[in-house]
Amino acid sequence: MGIRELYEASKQHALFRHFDRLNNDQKLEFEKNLDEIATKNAPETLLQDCQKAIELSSANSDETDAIEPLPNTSYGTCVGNPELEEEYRDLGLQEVHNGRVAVVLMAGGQGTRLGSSQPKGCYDIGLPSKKSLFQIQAEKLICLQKLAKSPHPIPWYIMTSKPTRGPTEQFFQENNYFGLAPSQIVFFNQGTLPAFDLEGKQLLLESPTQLVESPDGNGGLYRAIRDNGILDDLVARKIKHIHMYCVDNVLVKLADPVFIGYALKNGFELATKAVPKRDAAESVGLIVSKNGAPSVVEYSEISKKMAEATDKNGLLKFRAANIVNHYYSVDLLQRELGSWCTSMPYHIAKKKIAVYDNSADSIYKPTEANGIKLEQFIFDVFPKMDMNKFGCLEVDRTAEFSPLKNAPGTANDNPETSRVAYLELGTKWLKAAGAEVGSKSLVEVPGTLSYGGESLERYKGQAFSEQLSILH
Ligand code: UD2
Repeated sequence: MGIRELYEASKQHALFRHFDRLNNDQKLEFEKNLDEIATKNAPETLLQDCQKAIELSSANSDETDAIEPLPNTSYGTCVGNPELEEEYRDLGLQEVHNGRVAVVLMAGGQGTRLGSSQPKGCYDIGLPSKKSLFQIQAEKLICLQKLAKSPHPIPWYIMTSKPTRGPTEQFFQENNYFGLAPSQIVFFNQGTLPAFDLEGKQLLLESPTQLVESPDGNGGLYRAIRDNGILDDLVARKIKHIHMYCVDNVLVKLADPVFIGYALKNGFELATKAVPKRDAAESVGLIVSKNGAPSVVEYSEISKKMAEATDKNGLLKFRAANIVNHYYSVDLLQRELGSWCTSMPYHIAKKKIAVYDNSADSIYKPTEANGIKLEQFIFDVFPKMDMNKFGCLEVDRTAEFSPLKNAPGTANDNPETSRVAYLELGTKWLKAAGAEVGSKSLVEVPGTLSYGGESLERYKGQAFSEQLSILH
């Protein structure tokens, strides 16, 4: 069966309305694109997956499933418990020192809501230093390597999507990898999936010779780890612990030794960090127990009833907010990665998709959602875990979570809130170390000087009275 017949067997005749108008080179280019896509996912399977995703999005899971907050055996915190935090930190630092820890960054998102054409990690949130998110994160690794007195550079695996790969690599090269060794940084691409019309019946054309394709969601990470040999590389480097995180959190603690120690001490093979949900409407997934297994209910799929449910103390009943900050043991990945890659569900996102209209022979740019993009969610493997091998560590939001999601001037989770959160945290650290910081002063504390507020004793008694300054 030829490639055209394969697609027409899945009722995709409309893709070929313009085929006879193409010249031979264009016909070959189009058939090559169709073949590449079909090789990864047969058209019939893609269309079935899309229908399943549409059904999943409308099924209100919280009506039928037993959904409860996580049990105490899988939920912990060090907030207000410095002894426990130090115990975990020492355990984790030892693992970093021994070269057993790697970091995986999800940086494939296209930052549409932010309104930036660059990859989010390149974004300058307006700090006095003008540092990008990538630089802020790189400096955390530099500082942690020093703290752990580690002879082993911490490997940093950076997952990009097709659109973010080039600009991301170029940004690192232009900035000399922010002082890291290029050999400790590994870029790899996530996969893509075609897009569909709103009914999920018709694949969409981006041009006369290309279907619309988009990144397959942060859950595409598992296939990307498998298909790019990342798991083999982790094993070859004798890595035992992986910290996976989201590029847009300006406060993220890369390879956080407290988190590593928490998982190690408790025997958790998969762990996640959570912060108390800001309010019922916050756009975060909720980490719950669903039919006795760990699970995350995404903000785009939660019912109002569940989001607003309160407990006997009047607090939100479901308030463990997912912050895309996960821990995996490499042993777990070695055992489960293969099955994860073939069994995760797809979710739909209704989007405005520029399409090639092959009847009018022109590009159509919609003003409202005209299509469906499929994506996988990284946390959809949680339900496959035994609850006793899963842990959720609640952390202090002001110290660990301020996501950059929205454009300047919006209500929250924007460059301004990220900048203020970063400056306020550093200033808090300085004050706690005994510096005399003016009540209207904010000081940027570079990640190279302090990972989590430590090593600032030398500023005790030093006055900081400027409105805005950078610590040197
Ligand atoms: C994510 C979480 C949500 C909550 C929120 C808080 C998921 C599925 N949802 O929602 O529960 O924690 O963040 O900030 O995790 N990414 C890729 N490839 C893709 C799509 C996304 O690498 O194809 C990365 C993206 O670069 C970012 C992270 O995944 O680092 C989160 O992606 P997002 O910003 O699209 O997720 P969001 O805000 O909808």
